[in-house]
Amino acid sequence: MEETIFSKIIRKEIPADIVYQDDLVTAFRDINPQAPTHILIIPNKLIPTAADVEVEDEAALGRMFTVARKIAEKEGVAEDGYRLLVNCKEHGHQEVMHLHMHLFGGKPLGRMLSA
Ligand code: DGP
Repeated sequence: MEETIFSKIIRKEIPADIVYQDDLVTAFRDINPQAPTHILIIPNKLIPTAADVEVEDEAALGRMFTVARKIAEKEGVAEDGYRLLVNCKEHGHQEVMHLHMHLFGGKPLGRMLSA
């Protein structure tokens, strides 16, 4: 499996607005925000897509949710609510093949799907 730009962000080889990092996950602001708060939470290990997760990844995947909760609180979006979204492969419109959870918040986000 090939590394993406997200591995370089994890290793701080290219700039990104990293809001959280630990031994399992990294979170940083999306370069093209779709909401007032738009943060990507990713496993440090390269898992290309949601279709590639294994039992051994459960600690990192669980950490992504607890980190999302903490970031939502810090960003001030926890009370009004927010959206966590994982796109998977072509029909899911996944562009970067390193599993990532989007955290959107800061405004009413509308229905889940536009079509
Ligand atoms: P997705 O369609 O789910 O694969 O979303 C990929 C997201 O990644 C998209 O919202 C833009 C963001 N993104 C792509 N390249 C970079 C980058 O180099 N830096 C940052 N911060 N975000 C990026």
